[in-house]
This record gives sequence, structure tokens and C-alpha cells, in this order.
Amino acid sequence: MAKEIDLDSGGANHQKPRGEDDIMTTAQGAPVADDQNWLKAGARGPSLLEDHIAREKIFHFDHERIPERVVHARGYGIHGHFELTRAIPEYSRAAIFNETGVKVPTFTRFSTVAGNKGSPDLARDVRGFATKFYTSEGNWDLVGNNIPVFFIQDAIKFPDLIHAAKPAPDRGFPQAQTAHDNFWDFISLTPESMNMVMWIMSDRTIPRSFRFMEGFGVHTFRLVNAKGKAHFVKFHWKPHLGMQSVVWNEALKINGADPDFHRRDIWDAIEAGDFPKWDLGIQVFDETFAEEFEFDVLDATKIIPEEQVPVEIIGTLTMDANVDNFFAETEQVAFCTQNIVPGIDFTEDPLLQGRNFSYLDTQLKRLGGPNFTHIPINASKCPVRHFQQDGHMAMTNPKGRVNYEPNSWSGDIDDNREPRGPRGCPMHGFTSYEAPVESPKLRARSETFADHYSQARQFYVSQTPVEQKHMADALTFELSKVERSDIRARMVGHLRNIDDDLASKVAEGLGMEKLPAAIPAAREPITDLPPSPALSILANAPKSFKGRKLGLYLAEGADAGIVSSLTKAIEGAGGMVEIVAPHVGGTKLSDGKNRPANQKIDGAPSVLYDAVAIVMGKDAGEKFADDKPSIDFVNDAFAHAKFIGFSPEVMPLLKAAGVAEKMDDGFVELGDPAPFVNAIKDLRFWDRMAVKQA
Ligand code: HDE
Repeated sequence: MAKEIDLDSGGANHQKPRGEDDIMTTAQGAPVADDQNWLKAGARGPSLLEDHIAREKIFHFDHERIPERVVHARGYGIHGHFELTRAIPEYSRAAIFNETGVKVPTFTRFSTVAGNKGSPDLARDVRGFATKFYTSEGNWDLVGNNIPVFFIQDAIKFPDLIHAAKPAPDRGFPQAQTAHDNFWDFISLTPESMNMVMWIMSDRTIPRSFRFMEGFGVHTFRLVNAKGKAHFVKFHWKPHLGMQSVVWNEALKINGADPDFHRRDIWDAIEAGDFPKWDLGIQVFDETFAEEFEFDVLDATKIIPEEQVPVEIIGTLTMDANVDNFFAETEQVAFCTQNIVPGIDFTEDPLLQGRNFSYLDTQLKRLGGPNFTHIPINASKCPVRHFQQDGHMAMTNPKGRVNYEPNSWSGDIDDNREPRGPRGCPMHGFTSYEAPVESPKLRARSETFADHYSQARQFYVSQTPVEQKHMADALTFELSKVERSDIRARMVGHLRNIDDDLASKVAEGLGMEKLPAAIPAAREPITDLPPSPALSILANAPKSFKGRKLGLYLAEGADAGIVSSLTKAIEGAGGMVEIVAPHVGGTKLSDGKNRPANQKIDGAPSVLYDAVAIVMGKDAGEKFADDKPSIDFVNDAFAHAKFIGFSPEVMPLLKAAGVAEKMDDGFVELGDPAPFVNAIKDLRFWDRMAVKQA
């Protein structure tokens, strides 16, 4: 029998979890008796248009999609909070920066740039790192990336860049990759991209996890203090878990084995209560530094090396809650670079200035009207008072007669008191920093933006030999997918301005008979800049397995003692263990007990793990020596320089995989788990890769 509807719950009813007890209703709230059979003339039809229930259901379904973001379509959002650990009133009057201990809620969306919503997570691509801070003075959006520089210097070039990177318009492919003619054609004709090209061809674009990436605000912004004094600032996010990337061959395989690898990783970590954290760092500098610095601080294709202006840590971002509803939160969140608060201001960076137009404009298209600020994920958590009104889907509608300013309604003016109601507030309200501007109107690029190679070279020489090899391999891979040889040659011509050795390696990788001539530079590179150690991932590796995952492959008769002591040791070191077995139902260990598995071996290749351990009983070691997924598990772990823990019974499998004769210090026999758990703190056994690290 139908239960009575709780009238008091009104429109909020649909926001409750959709539980079994709920009575189904139409969107108008009318109870529905049967939503599985369309109203028909007779049991065999035809169907009747009269069926308002069926039509409403189908109508709503037809309109479920909103346009995906033109860039950064594939994203993943997480709730969290930011806590200020060092107040900086000397730099900024923003409430979020003024009192140590201030805590504000946040929402962060990570993303790839080029792929569509359904593209794989491990595409070689820049990752978006956009955070909305719900401060007491309004929302501040820091819409950054995991790379501190950008491809272009002027926003007007953005549509060209993105058109070139996305699938070609005639054929609609390739999806989520830059390994094609259009991208490299554009890049090789755009020398200002060369610094960014070094970054995207590095391991930064194939992060192991969102949790193991840095983030950057990219542009130079301004901080303005209570006296109106301004400093320049660059924002940085530093992950507590350190940085880590996968290798390219792993990325290709992960995309097949688990296209949701990154989102699953952060979802699982958060569900397990292992909340990722980042420190917020600032590089603060003044006009004098800006004038003396070798490059223009308004040029978003350049960094300011940390060795020149240290990153000062001022707070911590903790991500601690997954979304309840992907669409409502991750899809509908609307980041806008123009969302700043008093005490933070823009600079004249031409890329930032263009973004300030684009983001607001794009939300209008994506979310369908000007009231996207009424959507809960976008609404500020502090009071909002203004005279904007109406429009599509207006959800928060003020009461009362007055909707203009100045007015005599909202104050008590009869007794000569100041009229109340929303008013501009010169003392606390946002005032733009009075940067002096006196110039002719020009369509021009400043001369100070013209050196495109010095920092590209600095990035390359700051990498370890393993990382440099990865860059040469990445360039070779990408350019090998370019059909036109003149584009390949032009690109190698640019590399010659960056590093001749790199250019030669790529030319060799591409099978070029002779090295193409260097491209004439718009301006001679400044100098051979010193390496910046902060730019390398491997030189700054965390030396810890914390937050990482061990794939523990077990088969019949595996020593129960080893399994339990290893699991305990890994978890004690802050790592996670995933059990892989021939069947997901589990496998019987030496103590006769069944150990349930998380994954079946052919669905869990070793590319999904940071290190692997294999423990089997004697018969199983022989039996799985014939098994292709088991052989691949070992082979890939070996090829990707992973640490491999093993029990002696596994030798037949190691032999069959062809690694038994090549066993190096990356193989650790299990018994006492300590040596293995100690070894995997290095994350990979890099010596196995041809190039030795410096
Ligand atoms: Fe974006 N960018 N962008 N971008 N961007 C968008 O806004 C744009 C740039 C970044 O998770 C769009 O809401 C222009 C730099 C992130 O929702 C759009 C230019 C940086 C996200 C847009 C840039 C970024 C976007 C598409 C050149 C790093 C995802 C959907 C001037 C500092 C935010 C949307 C999210 C999204 C325009 C360059 C980061 C079209 C015109 C530089 C992380 O407005």
C-alpha cells in the first residue's frame, strides 16, 4: 500500500538519497503507480501520446546533458578545506590571509585539457588544478595547472592552440593526444611554446596520481595589503606525498586496463580516510625584482626559479570528501579567474586578462544563464547582497520592493540616518590596484617577451639523465606520429636552440639523415641559465611508499605468514595493498584459509601498482609459469623498473617471463618483509633503465 507523502519535505524531497521507501512521483510531485509500461491502446499498442508520465520521463532524459567544457572536459572534483598556517597581512588584506588558523571550505577540480569527457585519464596532457575557496569575503578561484608555464603569451591565440590540439575537424581524431600533425604544426610555428613543450614532453604530463602532482597559479598576480601597497605573487601547490609519475609505456597500458585510473585513485584514497594534502606556497616579489629579472613577470611562458625567489609556505589544503553527485558538483562547478577577493588582484599579464573574459562567458553557455551562481556548488558561503535579479532558473530571489540604487526604501531616512541596504563600501570592498597605465592603443607583443629558448633549456638541463631520456623518447614518439616530414624537421630545428644533444637524439629517433638547421630565434637566448633543481621530479622524490599501492599477487598455497607480515608492514608504512589472485573469490593460503582478492590477475596488470610482490605455493609457481597474464604481470613490472618482491616458489614464473637471469637489486626475496618494504621507498629501481642517474 502506498505510504503518505511527507508534505513538509516539499521540494527538498528529491535531494534525499533515493531510498527504497520513497514513493515515486513525477517531477511535479504526483505519485506514480507504474513507470515501467507506457500507456497503450491495448497490451500490444500503439503507445498513447497522452501518457504524461512517460513523456515527462523521456523529456527530462533527453535534456540530461549540458555542453561539455570546450577544454578541461574530463575532470574530477573533491571537497576539502584550506587552513592558513602563516598570516601574511603585510602582503594582503584578504581575510583568508590575515589570521593564522583561518579555515575555509574548498572545492577542487582536477582535469585533463584536450580529451573529451570520456577520454582516458592517462593521456599525455597538462592537468588542470582549479580550486574554489569559499572565503568570508566571497569566492576566490585559483584556476591553475600542474605546469607553471603556458603555451602562448596572448589570450587571442587560445582558440588556435586548442583547435590544433583537439581532433582534426575533418576526421574527428585523434582523441586526447597531441601526437598528430595539427598540434606539432602549430607548435613548430609558435616559438613562444618551446618552454611549455619541454614541460609537456617531461614526466609531468603523465602523473601517477592527482595526489602526487604540484599545482601552479601560472600567472603573476598581485597581493594588496590594508595600506594599498602591492606585491607581485606566484601561487604554488606542493603535495605532501611528493611528486611521482608513471612511465610512458605504463600510461599507454593503464589507459586500457583502467581508463579511470586517476579518479579511482583519489576516490579510493578519500574513502579510505587517507586525505591528500597540499601546501600553498607563494613567491612574493616587488617591482624592483620584476624590473631586474631576466624575463618579463607578465609573460606566462616563464617561471621565476624557486632558487631565485623561494616559495614561502602559508597554508594547507586538505581534500577530505568525495562528491555526492558528480553532475551537481564536478560538472556544474564554474571556475572563473575573475573571482578574486579584496587583497588579491590581477596583473596586466595578457593571458590572464583574456581569461577573465573567457571563463564567465563560457559558464553562460555551459550552464545556460546568468544565475549559475545560485547552483549550490558555485554559491558563495558568505551573504550575497546586490540588485541583480530574475533570469533563467533564478533560485535565490530576494523579497521586498527595492531593486535599484540609490533608493529610499531600504533605509530609515526620515530620521536622517544613512540609508541602509546594499551599498558599495570603499573601506572594505574590492578596489582595483591603481597600477599606472599610460600607453597608446596597440596590437603588439612586448619585446620583453621575446626570449623563447633560455628557460626551455634551463628546464631540460635541470632534469636527471633518466628524465632527459624520457623527454627525448616522448618527443620521438609524438613526432613519429606526424606525417609531414617538414613539420618534424621544423620541430627538431627548434630543439637545436634548446639543446643540441636533445635535438640529435630526437633526430636519430626519427631516423633523420641529417640534423635540420636551427630555427632563427626572435632574440638571442639570454644566457645559459643555471639548472633549477626544483624542476626535477626524480631529484625531489619523496623516499617513502606512503600513499602508494602494492599489488600482491597470490596463488594457491602462498605462505600465510609472509602475506600477513607483508600486508602489515606496507600498511604500517602508509601504503595500500591490493590482492590479485587467479580468481576474484580469492585463493587458499598455506594455512588453509581463503584470502579474498580485490582483482583477478587478467584484469589487474602490474601497471596499476607502484610495486609488486608475488607469493605462491610450490605447485602454483609451476602452474602459472604458463599463464600469459601472470607472465605479463612480471614482464611489465620488470620493464617499468618496479621493485618485485617474490617468494622462492615463484622462480618458475620468473624464469618463464625471462627475467630470472636478469635479477638485480630491484628483486627482493620475501621472508622477512623489512628489506622489501625498505627498498620500495625508492618507488622505482631506476638503475634497471639504461641511463644512470647523476
Ligand atoms: Fe583555461 N579555460 N583558458 N587555462 N582552464 C577553461 O573554462 C582559457 C589557461 C584552466 O575544472 C574554460 O569553465 C583561455 C591557463 C583550468 O572547470 C575556458 C585561456 C590555465 C580549467 C578557458 C586559458 C588554464 C580551464 C573551459 C588562454 C592555467 C578547468 C571551461 C588565455 C593557469 C576548470 C571553463 C574546471 C577551463 C579558457 C588558459 C587552466 C574556455 C581563453 C593559462 C584548470 O573558459
